[in-house]
Parts: sequence; structure tokens; C-alpha cells
Amino acid sequence: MYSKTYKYILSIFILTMSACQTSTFEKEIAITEWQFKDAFGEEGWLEASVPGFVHLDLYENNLIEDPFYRANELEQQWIEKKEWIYEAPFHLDKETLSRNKHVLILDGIDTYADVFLNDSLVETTSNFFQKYELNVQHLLQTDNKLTFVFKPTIEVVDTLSKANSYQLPGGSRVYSRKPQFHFGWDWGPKFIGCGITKSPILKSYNEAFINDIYIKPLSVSDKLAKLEVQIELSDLPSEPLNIHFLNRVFPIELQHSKFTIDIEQPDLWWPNAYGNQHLYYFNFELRNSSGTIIDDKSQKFALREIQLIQENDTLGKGFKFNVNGKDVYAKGANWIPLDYFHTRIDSSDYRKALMDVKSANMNMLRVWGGGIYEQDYFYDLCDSLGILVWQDFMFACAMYPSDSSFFASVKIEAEQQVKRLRKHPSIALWCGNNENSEGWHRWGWKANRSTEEIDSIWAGYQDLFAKILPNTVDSLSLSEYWESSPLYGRGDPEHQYSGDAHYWGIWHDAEPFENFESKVPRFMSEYGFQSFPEIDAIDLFAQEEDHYFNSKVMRVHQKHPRGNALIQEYMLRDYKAPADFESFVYLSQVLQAEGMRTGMEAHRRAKPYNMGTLYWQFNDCWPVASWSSRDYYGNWKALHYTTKNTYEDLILSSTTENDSIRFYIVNDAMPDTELDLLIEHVDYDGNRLSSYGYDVSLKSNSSQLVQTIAGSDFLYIDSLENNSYLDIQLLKDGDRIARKLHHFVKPKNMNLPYTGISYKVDKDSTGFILEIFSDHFMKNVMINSLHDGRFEDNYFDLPAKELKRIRFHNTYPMEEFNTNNLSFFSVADTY
Ligand code: BMA
Repeated sequence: MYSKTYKYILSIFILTMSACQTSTFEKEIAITEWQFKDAFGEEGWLEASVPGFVHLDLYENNLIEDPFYRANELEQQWIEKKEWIYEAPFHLDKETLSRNKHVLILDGIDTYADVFLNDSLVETTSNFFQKYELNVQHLLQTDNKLTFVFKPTIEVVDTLSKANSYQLPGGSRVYSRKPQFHFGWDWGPKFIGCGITKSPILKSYNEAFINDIYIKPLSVSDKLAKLEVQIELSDLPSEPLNIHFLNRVFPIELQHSKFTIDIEQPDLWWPNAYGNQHLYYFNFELRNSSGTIIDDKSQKFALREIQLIQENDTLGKGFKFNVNGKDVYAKGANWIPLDYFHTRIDSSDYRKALMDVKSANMNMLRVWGGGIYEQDYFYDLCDSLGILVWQDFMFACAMYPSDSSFFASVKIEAEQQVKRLRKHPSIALWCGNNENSEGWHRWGWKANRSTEEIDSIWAGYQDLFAKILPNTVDSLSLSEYWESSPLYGRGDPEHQYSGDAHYWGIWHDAEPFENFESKVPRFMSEYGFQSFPEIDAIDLFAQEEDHYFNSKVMRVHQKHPRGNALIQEYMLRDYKAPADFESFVYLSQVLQAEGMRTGMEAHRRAKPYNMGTLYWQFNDCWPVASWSSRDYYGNWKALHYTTKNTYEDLILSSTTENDSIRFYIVNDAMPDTELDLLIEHVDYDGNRLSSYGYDVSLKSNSSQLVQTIAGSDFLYIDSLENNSYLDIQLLKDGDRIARKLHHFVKPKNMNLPYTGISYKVDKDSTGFILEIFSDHFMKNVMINSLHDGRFEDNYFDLPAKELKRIRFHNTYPMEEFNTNNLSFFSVADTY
């Protein structure tokens, strides 16, 4: 038997992937002709889209304006109070009707619906995250009608909440198993309505078919992988069957069967930058005794072992991921749904977003617990791109009910989701919840409660997050489980020494960015700072008259109560007051990027004490001022470019302590090698004032302090600190492989020359390259073009008298690059 203990001994481990193709032997009938209506309204039936949400249907029917535009959110709150009905007819031909079994599959139902088939109640749904499989053969006829009568979610959760003798932290939303961010978040709107977010399907069949294939490793070595293949059929077979697979035949007599197979010379799956993402593809055929194929499914899977390693040391307890025997430094971000109305996200949106994850040199995403368990395609992409997934169960910032019906529902949800996702090699960890434990212990949630109440709420937490969920993960998968993120809240000093941490001293407590350097935990699973989306993106949801940050429209698109004030406060610490709204928007991004760079570099320098940095947050679910590095429309903010550079495999980093400047090299995957370190002192006009060169022996998987130099060695005249910097470069055989500019003062104290830029556009076989040049140093140059696409680099510091070549990644094929479209903006332009 393959046990957890045994797993630690193995160096490799295998999971399977879910992309089973639909067999040709069972018949899937999609139900497509949907209409909807307000149960008590006068409009009557209107055309509807499934998958979808009622807000989108109302918008499509011109009954409301675009929910995301200007302050429309405020006008659309009436929708949550209504009862909505969705209905679709579907026709079955004789052959289909005559089949032995008919199962109606409902999934992603948002949320409380009485479901009728031909006017008979077949289910009352209450869990968005649950798949319902209903045996409906007694109700079917040639012409059928499927009806959903949705009760208003708000009414249901309020009733459930009132039935409890006390309020639970988090409010009434905790009673619903539906995406918690739907109730509004500090980066998201509130459009509570209803929806059928996955298409209902009727499965009609005669013979048992393959329902699930799970390939589980028993042992793996360089030479041989032993795998257990678990086959689940839809039903008990009516006659003995065989599975044909890899030219072998395995008899099947039960609904659940397993057999073992070997793979010689197995290839492993690795995270991004650590190796290839090898995926195996297998085909399984289910045949009856006369050899006729009655079902077939293909299944991909991969070989890898992931361990969460927690070792005690003198300071506390470490927290790191080890893949196939190698410690992996996790570089990434937190992921929220790509759209509040996530049914409009298609595979190309996922692909673009995840390519932006990979392009920024990330190897891990945390799917945050207030959102959704993502679509299969998301995990398929993570598998093929080498992005590890820290998967939260969908519980966030609250305490949850503990009655038996709530637990029963969660148990089904957890079993289904773990079974679905265990096939993906990208799944690195299951985590119980986001900040529930921190909230309970540190956010005053126990105030004004009786001891019985406190004990009962905590016992409920323990039952759910220390028993039900870990037991589910343990019994159904080989994944590790982590009870709550973070282990300790920032109010507890222990957060710096053990487990994962959410460090919000910067932002929520308005601490200076420099504190990122002194408050480094073992694994940073959240930290962040807000910025605005770029001005062209703002213009997609606002008008010229909304262009000031406290306008009604901009306030609707800023959900953090102190958001704008905090951005301003931090901005004035480091920058001169911006002259206008456009400068404010640009500076908000530069401020975010430079502040977060301090954090990212500090975490990486602290390796191996710190073994991961996941910032809050990668993306947005609507256009908003937020902590994201990529806006709702997919534009890279300054932070995303900074992330790309700071998450490079090999980076240079520098800090100032008293008068000492310390120079570091951080290296994740490059093997031991000899390099040259060059430190040049350069002024804003490009004059080289002094130059130092050193030999460096680079160690693999390390952070090395390579030099310490007194600041006064460079700043022998006072004014130099305001008009010069250090240009630090790492060379291998004369080629530059890393670079960092070290500044002596904050941008507001830099004597930034106001200067123009000269440019030209070059073309080669793969596209366009912009060449830019300035006579004087420019801080955080933003290049904007009206062409669809992005520059390889942006918001960068441009040294004086140095030609910089920047490739343009166009979204669509382009004949020529229109230079009239180009504009440049830098910090010197903001005041
Ligand atoms: C974190 C997250 C979110 C929140 C973010 C910013 O703790 O878990 O709940 O959006 O902080 O406040």
C-alpha cells in the first residue's frame, strides 16, 4: 500500500490529469435554448445564455447598462432582490429515449434553485461548488422542459443567519456555498443575482462507461515507475468487461477496479525553470467479452513528487516546497477569478493570463479561497506551463456554520473537487481557508461573545478545517494539506519565524516599504500594495469628467475604504506631488512597482530562510484600483514588468545599512560558475565617475552577499547623491547576464533632468524593435503605443547616452509600426 510515509522516501510521484474526452458510447445531450424571466415581472420570457449570469442576460437584453461602466453597480442592486426563472425545452429522439439510463448533470448553479424536469421537482440546489447527478429516467419524454426557479440568495442567507442565535464573523455570506467575493470584496463589486454557470447535460446510455481514471504512483525510480491505475465505471457492469491499455488487458467485474503497471525510464514533470513539463498521454478502451469497444477515454498524467517540508530550527519552523527531491523557491502571486462574471472567460483569456504568469518568471499561483475552484482548463495550462498551484478550499475571512447539513454539503464539494484536481501535476498543496484562523485569533472576532459561543464556533472550525477537509485530501489524493493561510497573523511575532505569512504592515498599517527588509518570514503567501489601472484602461469605464480620484466613478472603482488616502500618503513619502490625474495614475503604478520590488528582493535575498514569495494579487475581476499587477483588461502594470525582472532566475540586489552598501546575487537554478561583478558610479549625464570589478564564484540555489562598500566611497561630494547612481552588472564571459541600478535617495530627492527621448523603430523577421536614447538619465520611462500588444520591458530606468532596444510583442499581425502612436512619460514629467 502506498502511504504518506512511503511518499517521503520516493523521489518522484505521479498524478493524472482530467482531460478525459467524451466517449462516443454514452450520449450527451446539451440543453441550449434558454430563456429567462423575472418571476413576478411583466416583461415575460427573454432570451438567455447558459453558461451565464442574470446580470449578463439583462445586459444582453438591453434592460440594464454595462454593470462595470462608471457607477452602474450602484444602480443594479435591485437585481439581487428578485426571483428569476430560467427554462429550456429539449427534444429526445426515440433511440435516446429507449436507452436504459438517463442522468441529468447540474454543476455551477448559482445558487438556490428549485429544479423541475417537466414540472416535477428533481432537486433543490444549495452549493455552487457541487456537481449534482440526478437519475431522471422516469420523467423523460420526447419533448421536455427543464426549469430553474431561483430564490434570492440574499433572502436565503439572511434567513439562515437569523435562525442562528448569534452572528458569525463574515456575516450572512458564510451560510452560502457560493463564491464569497460575490458579496463584495476590497477589490471587487457586488452583483448578487443568479446563474447557471455550467451547461446542464443529460447523459443517456445503455452500458456502463468509464467515469473516472486515476493513476497513482506506487514507487518511482530513475529506471522504473510503478503505478496503480484506478478505474471507476458509471455503474456495476452487467457482464464481465475488459480494459485494454498499453497493449495489455485487465478484467473488470466491479464498478471500481484497480491494477498496476510499470513505466520504464520515466520522464519527470518539473516546475517552470527547473526542467521540462513532461506529460504522458494514454488511451483506455473498455470492451465486452466479444471484444466490442463499449467506451474509450484518453487520460494524460505526469510524474512528480511534491513535498511540503517543515523543519524545526533555532528560530522556528521552515516552510518550503520540494519537487522531485529539489527545493524550489516559489515565485508567484495570488490568483482571483479573471472576471466577476467568470462565464465570459474563455480558453484564450486563460491562455493569455497564464502566459503572462509564465512570462513574469513565476512558478506558483495561489488560487485564493474567496473565489472559485478554477475551470479544468486553468489547471491544464498550469500543468503544461510548469506553474505550481497552491489551492485553497473556498473559505475566506470568516467563521463558517457547523450544522450537519452545511458539513454534509462541504464534504461532497471537497470530495468532488479533490477527485477532479488530483489528476493535475501542478497541484502542490490544498489549504483549508484564507485568514479564518488569523481573523479568529487576531481581529477581535471573539469580542462580546459568551464562552459557549466561542467554544462552539472554534469547535466548528476544528471539525471543518482540522478533520473533514484534511481527511478528504488524505483519503483521496497524495497532496499535502495546510490548515489555514497564514499560519500566524502579523499581530503574532511568530509569523516571521514559522510557516507562511501574510504581511500587511505595508499597506494596511501604513508602515514604510523598508519594513519589507526587516520583516521577512519563512514563506510570504500574501503582501501587496495598490495602484490604478493605466489611463487608457480607466477610459474604458470612466469619462473625462470622472478624472479625479475622489470622483463618484473612481470611488466606485476603489473598494478599499482607505485606498486612495493610503496611495497618496505613500506617494508623498517618495515622490513630489503629481501635477494632474494622469501623473497620479502613472505614479501610483511606479510607487507600487518600486515598493513591491523592495519586498520581492528582500524575500529572495533571505533564501533559504525564506523559500517563497507570492504577492497579492496577480489579476483583477473588473476594472478597479487594486493590488494587481495585471489589470482587468490584461494590461501589464509597472509591477508586472518589475516582477518579471525581479523573478529572473539570477538577480542582483543591493541594500543600504548605515553607510554600507551591500551587494547580493540571488540564484535559483543556475549551476556553480565563475562570473565578473562590475560596479560603476555614473551621473545623470552618463559620466562614469568610478568603476570597480570583482571575480565572483556563483553557487547554485543560493543567495550570496558578494561585496560591501561604504557609501561615502562614492558620495565624496554631497550633491552626488541627488544626481548619480550605481550601475551594477554581472558578466559571464563578457556578456551581461544581470543588472541593477542602485539609487542613493528617494525619487523626490533626485535632481531628475527634464529631457527628451529620441527613438526609431527597427524591423526584423520576428517583428518590431523600438530603439530609444536619451542624453540624460530618465527614471521609470513608460512607453505607450496605441498598437495592441506590449513592450518587452517598460517603466524602466534609462541610463544616459545608452541605446536601449525593446521588442514589441504585438497581439495581432502588424504590417508596420506607427511611430505617431508612441508616447513617453517619466517621473520628471509628473510635477
Ligand atoms: C488579503 C486577502 C484578501 C484581501 C487582501 C487585501 O488578506 O486575503 O482578503 O483582498 O488581503 O486587503
